This record gives sequence, C-alpha cells and structure tokens, in this order.
Amino acid sequence: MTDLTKLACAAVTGALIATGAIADGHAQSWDMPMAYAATNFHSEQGVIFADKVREYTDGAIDITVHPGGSLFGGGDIKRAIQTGQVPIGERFMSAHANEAPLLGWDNLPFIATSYDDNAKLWEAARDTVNAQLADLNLVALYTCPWPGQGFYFAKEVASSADTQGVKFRSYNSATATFAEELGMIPVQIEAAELSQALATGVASAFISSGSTGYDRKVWEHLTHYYKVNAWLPRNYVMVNSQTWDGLDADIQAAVQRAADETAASCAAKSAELADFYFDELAKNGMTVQDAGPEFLAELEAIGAKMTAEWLETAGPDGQAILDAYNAN
Ligand code: PCA
Repeated sequence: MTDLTKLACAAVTGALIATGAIADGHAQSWDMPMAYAATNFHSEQGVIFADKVREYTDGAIDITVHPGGSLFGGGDIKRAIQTGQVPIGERFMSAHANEAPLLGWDNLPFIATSYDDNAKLWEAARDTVNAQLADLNLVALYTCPWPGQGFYFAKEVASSADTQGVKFRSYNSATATFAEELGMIPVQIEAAELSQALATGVASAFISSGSTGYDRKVWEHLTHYYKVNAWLPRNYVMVNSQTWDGLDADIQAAVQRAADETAASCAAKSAELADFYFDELAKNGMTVQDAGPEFLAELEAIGAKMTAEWLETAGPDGQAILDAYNAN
C-alpha cells in the first residue's frame, strides 16, 4: 500500500471505529500490536489488560494482543495507531522523543533510579505528557516501567578507555548520544532483532534492563553486565484519539479501570522480576556486577550533560516536570 492509501484506509477505519460497534450493540474487535517478546512481562500484562477490558466492558471490546512486533514492528506501532490502522498498541515511550522531546522524560540518567522515584517522576510528568500525546492524536491508557538500565558488553569494561570503537545497539536517540560520548558507534535496533544483531556482529554492546538480556538470551554472545540502574524507562499502551472519543463514557470508564489496574500490576511485576533477571544472566555464565567507580563517574558526567540537553529541547515543560519531581 502507498502511504496515501494507508492514510485513506486509516481514515475509514477510524470513522468505523468511532461511530460503530458500541452504539449499535455489536462488539468491537481491536488488534493490539506490542513491540516486545510474547513471554516478556509487558506483553503478558497486555494480555491481562485485554482480558480485563473484555470482562469490564461485558464483551463490548475484544482486544487481541500481537506481541513481538508481529503485526507492526516496534518502530511502526505509534504511526499505525495515530493513523487509525489499528485502534490500540504498545511501545517504548522514549523511542518517540526524537519527534516529541518531552517523551524522553523517563530517559534522564540518574534522576529517578528506584521504582518509587520513577512513579513520582511519572506523576510529575503525566499531565504534560498526556497533553503532548493529545497533539499526536493519541491517548495513553497506562504506562509500565522496565527494570533499571545497565550495560552489556563482550568484555570487561573499567572505563571509556575500553569502549572506544565498540558497536553499540541503541534503542532511542538518547542512548545513541550516550554511546557516542563513550566513543562507541551506535546503531538503532529493535529488541526483537537484537539476537540477530549480536550474532552477526552488527552490535556487540547495548544498554538495557536484565529483562531484555534474558528475553534475547544474550549470554550466547556477550559476557558482562554492568548494573548501573541509570533510569527505568516506560512502555505505554495508547489508543487513537478518535477511537477513544467515539466510545461511550461508561465504556471509557471500564477500559480505564482495566488500564489503571494493569498499570499497578505491571509495575509490581517489573519490580518483582528485576533480580530474577540478573540471577538468570549469571546462571547462564555472564559476569553480573556493579559498574566500577571510574566507569560510573564517567557515566554520571555524561548523564548530567544529557539531562541538560534534554531540558534544552523539551523547554519549560521539561523543567516544570523536574521542578515538580524535586519539590516532592
Ligand atoms: N528493554 C527494552 C527497552 C528498555 C529495556 O529494558 C529494549 O532494550 O529495547
């Protein structure tokens, strides 16, 4: 399909969804693309969310989850929802910071490094982020944090002297900048393609949680994980604005109830699994340890620079988020 045809289809789909099913008493079927592995907790929670929506709407909305980027690749999910090709889907929020810098609020190094602080930061950011998403024709139903982010390497790393020229898999523009500051060569790759990238030597290092290393069995290619806990980025489940506005208020309330409950259970699951992932990496032969003092000091210096750069691009709204966070 050309882009134009896709957009035309999207408009038709959007209109059908907006006026349709609930009003005349038929169920709506929603396909929900998700970017990460079917066995990842984000995807499993997405299925729980879908079950709750079916229950709380008395079957009026029937969501089918498509994990692992199988329906749309991670990089295409937001646009598919914005244009109404699908009504709902899930994606990594800070992957969209290149288009809307505010959406990098959760990718600021060493600002909120525990689940509690990450929740506080989200509280501080939520209204501004939702307003930004409305401009993109999206409504966020719930967000869910990944465990803290650390570095994977194929060798011991004590400082940036060891990272020069290393090919680094990034997942958004901020992590590409981070890599460059460490003298590495970034290449953006979806989690779904990560194993292949490591196997073929396209990348031999990346930053992520223990979760993605576990999902992708990275011990087959890499040897060291350095816990840094630099930030806990979030995925979000979003709906096309017209789709949302076309729902009756009681259906909206039922879907939001399912979303609020899933937000809580998903964050709890993430926290519960964080150490399990580290144990699994170690069990499979990786050296899992805290980043050493020299490396950590370098990361902190780079982090401060990245936060300053984010504030420049996100403007007063970004500063307001950090001020609100620091005031609490
Ligand atoms: N895993 C995802 C995003 C953050 C995370 O922990 C990834 O590496 O793509």
